[in-house]
Amino acid sequence: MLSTKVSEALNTQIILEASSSQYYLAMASWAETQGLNGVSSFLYTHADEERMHMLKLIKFVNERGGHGVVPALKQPPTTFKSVKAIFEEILKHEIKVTLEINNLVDITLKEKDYTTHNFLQWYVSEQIEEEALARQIVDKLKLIGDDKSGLYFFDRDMGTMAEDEAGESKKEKKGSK
Ligand code: OFO
Repeated sequence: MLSTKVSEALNTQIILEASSSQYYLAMASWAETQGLNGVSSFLYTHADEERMHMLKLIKFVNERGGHGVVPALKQPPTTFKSVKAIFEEILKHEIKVTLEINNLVDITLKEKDYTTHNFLQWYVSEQIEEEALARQIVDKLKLIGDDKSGLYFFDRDMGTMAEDEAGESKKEKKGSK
């Protein structure tokens, strides 16, 4: 059984994961309107992953006798300055998510809730990957600068990365059945 404190903290995290999904979805849609199909595929996949993070939390809270609340969400931005600005924003956002996950882990320790602590380790590892990936992409975009052909190849690579990620998450879903 979850304590009120842990249950509330997990529900706050549900809001954050849902907002991440919505935010990345808005970025994906904008990128698609700019003809950046690779970037948009990557972001659509990323938005789906965030939704999966939210779902995983909802199911866990419910399994532990709490109630995973599906939150209302704020309208995300509709336009973005550039692809670089998007990925810088993602990196900033993921750093914030990591801090929140760490906070959550801290609460479970204080509450002596070792089951939730164990469950959260998946998120701890996931954040290492997400931050590293965002950082890597921002570095690439810094190298490209204003080079249009560089951006063309970047977009193509992002499309390939999106296909690989989609394949990976299919495998993950199969494995968790
Ligand atoms: Fe859910 O990891 Fe990003 O936000």
